[in-house]
Parts: sequence; structure tokens; C-alpha cells
Amino acid sequence: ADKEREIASKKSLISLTSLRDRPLYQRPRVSVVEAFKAQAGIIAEHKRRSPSRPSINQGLSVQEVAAGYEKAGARALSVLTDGKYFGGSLEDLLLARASCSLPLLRKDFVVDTYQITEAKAYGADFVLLIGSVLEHHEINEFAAYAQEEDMEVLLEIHQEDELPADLHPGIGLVGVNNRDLRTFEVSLETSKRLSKLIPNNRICISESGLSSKEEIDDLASHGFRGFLIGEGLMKNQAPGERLRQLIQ
Ligand code: IGP
Repeated sequence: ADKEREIASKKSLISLTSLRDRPLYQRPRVSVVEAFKAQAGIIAEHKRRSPSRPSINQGLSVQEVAAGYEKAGARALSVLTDGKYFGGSLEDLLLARASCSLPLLRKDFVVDTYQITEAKAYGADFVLLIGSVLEHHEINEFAAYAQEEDMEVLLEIHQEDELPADLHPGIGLVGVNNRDLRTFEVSLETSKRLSKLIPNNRICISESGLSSKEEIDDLASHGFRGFLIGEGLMKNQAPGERLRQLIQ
């Protein structure tokens, strides 16, 4: 059985060349940087479940959620493709791409440049790089690779030392994760503290644990232009409607 599984997993690995032959790989990128330069706003996330919450919303289709977010006025869409912890998949990315024209983020733990090409081939416009997962040199190498692939990058940090001093120009957005990925504790003070370190030619995004207009206004006064929200939207029957209330 182990042997079979090994063969099956190898079969599902697609070569870089055939990823680049996929039709979505050829599609012109929708720039998230330009979208945020034009206007502040929300990166709305599709999230079925998480390690800290086993069921957030399993009932809605990705298509419904993506179309609802776009209609409500999201600035960008985030789709989790990690299966193990978040129950997502690359298929979700494809479905999201087919249902809206917003800048689309592949939300995953990127540990290899292959995943950046894969993201593009499945319809994403930008990828997440996580500062607590990657070394400084890897962050900049992956950002250079993303730039060659004409993909944009959101770099996520949670601690001071995760931000490289010589930030690669391909990193257009820097996000502060309010949630500690090890303990799942959330504090908006993390965003306020780290905002001071982010170069002012980068778009600042506050991520995680956000659910109210007051929180967003407060963070906006600290220089944040984008707000990445998953659970706060997805725990509602109609995530798009919740987003509409939040931004009106
Ligand atoms: C959204 P929340 O608390 O609004 O659902 O958080 C997003 O920030 C969170 O899903 C996230 C995440 C991550 C998930 C931030 N960084 C890294 C997986 C991997």
C-alpha cells in the first residue's frame, strides 16, 4: 500500500513545463499592488476550517463565497490551498478564479519555488511568503522567482526579526499576522508594534483576528491599508453580506 501511495503521489506531480502549458498560466496578472494603491480595503478569505477552529463554514461552495466577496466590494480574495490544516486545495483556487476577477492570493505554506509556478497555473495573482517559515535569504530568493513568474508577493511577519533588512522589490505587500502560528494567540498590538518597521513604499496589511469596523479604523490610523479577514467573515451564513456591512 505504501508503495502504491508513493507511485500515486509521483503521478500527481506535474512538471514545471506542463504547469506552464496550462491556460491560466498565460493569463495576464491582476495586480493587487495597484488595487491597494488605488484604494484601501479588505482581502477576504475563503476558510472552511483551521487548526484553532475545526468547523468555520463547510456548507458554502467556493464559487458562492468568491462571487459574494467580489460583489460586496472586496479588494482581493485569499484562498487557502493547504489541505492538512485548512481543508483547502488547488481545486479551490481554480474554482475561485472561475468565479471572480479580483486579485487572487494562494494562501499556503510556500517552501519551494515550485508552489509559486503552481499558484500561477491554478489562477493566483500573488502568493504568501511566511517569515516564520523561511530564512531571510529564502524570502528574497522566492520573491525574485515570483517576479520572474510575474507574480506579486505578500510577505507575512509576526516578529521583528522576520523582516529582512534588504527587502526584495518583488515584495509589494507586507502583512503583520496578529496570530502567533505556534500558540494561536491573537493580539492586534502586534500589528501596531511591527507597523513601524515596514518600509513606507510597501503596502501594509493587518492579518487575522479582525471582525469589527472599530478594529479596522484603529489599524488604519496606524498606517494599515489592507485587512486580511477569514473567520470573521466565513463564520456567517453569508460571508459577502458580512463584508458589505463591515465596509459600508
Ligand atoms: C485570516 P482570520 O483570523 O481572519 O481567519 O485570519 C488569515 O490571516 C489567516 O488565515 C492566516 C493564515 C496564515 C493561514 C494568516 N497567516 C498562514 C494559514 C497560513
